[in-house]
Amino acid sequence: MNTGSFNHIFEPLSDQAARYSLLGIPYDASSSYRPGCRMGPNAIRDLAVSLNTCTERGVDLLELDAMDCGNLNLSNRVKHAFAEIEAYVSHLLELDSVPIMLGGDHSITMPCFEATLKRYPNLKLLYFDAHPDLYPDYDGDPYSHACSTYHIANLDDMNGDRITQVGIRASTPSQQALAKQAGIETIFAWDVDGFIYESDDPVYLSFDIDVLDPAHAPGCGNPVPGGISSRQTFQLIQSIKAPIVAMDLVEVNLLLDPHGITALAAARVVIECLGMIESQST
Ligand SMILES: [Mn+2]
Repeated sequence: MNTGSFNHIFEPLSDQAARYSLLGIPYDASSSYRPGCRMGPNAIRDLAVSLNTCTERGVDLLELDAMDCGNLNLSNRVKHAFAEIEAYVSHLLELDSVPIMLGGDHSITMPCFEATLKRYPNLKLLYFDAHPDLYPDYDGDPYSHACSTYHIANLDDMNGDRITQVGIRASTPSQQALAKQAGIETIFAWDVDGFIYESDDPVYLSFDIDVLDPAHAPGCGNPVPGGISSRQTFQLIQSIKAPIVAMDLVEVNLLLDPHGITALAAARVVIECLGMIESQST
């Protein structure tokens, strides 16, 4: 039985639509190196119980109109799984809910973003990650988690100049050239201090936990040294001035996270994001 989660910030699934909908997407078949983040959604929920319901700056989320939809039961064929993900996210958006997806690997951002773009045609993408994920394919796989941004930037109704990437530090020269050519804004890991993201247009926020330094989030498939701290992460989130209409938190790998450090950081990121979104929508 689903008894709600995040210390009851998210109430159990019911027939009533909620302003915020948590959705676990336990899919990691598009991981390029070490799968295991299919266990991310439950790991994050488990660790969230150790935190209280307030953001750092004192927004109490307990009274939030929020519901936990549980985890999707997905096909193990990528095209089918993506179609199932897109359909469910579209359903939540039609209910005027803000979907909060827990991954899963970063490939899930492709169907989640596509669903959101159909609902909000002038949608922008704010992408926290160590990696730009700008490979057209990775080892022949266009659905790899290393290809999400490339795919999104090339959607018919999308444009690279509506994408901002933050915390990048694992970009090849060809990926940097591609980002520049596509008009993608890149805030490298060494330049994040003082960066404030602002938009009047609706924004999809995608948060790969590997944007944090491996010391702060070791439990992910492709960690990259030289990342940002938890402290810098929360400052960046708290400074966002934009209407966030959907978000995901991806790449938490329970198998590589023996002390729960990464899942705990992820739970805190979700709480801080909720507080940031809520304080701008009231
Ligand atoms: Mn990444």
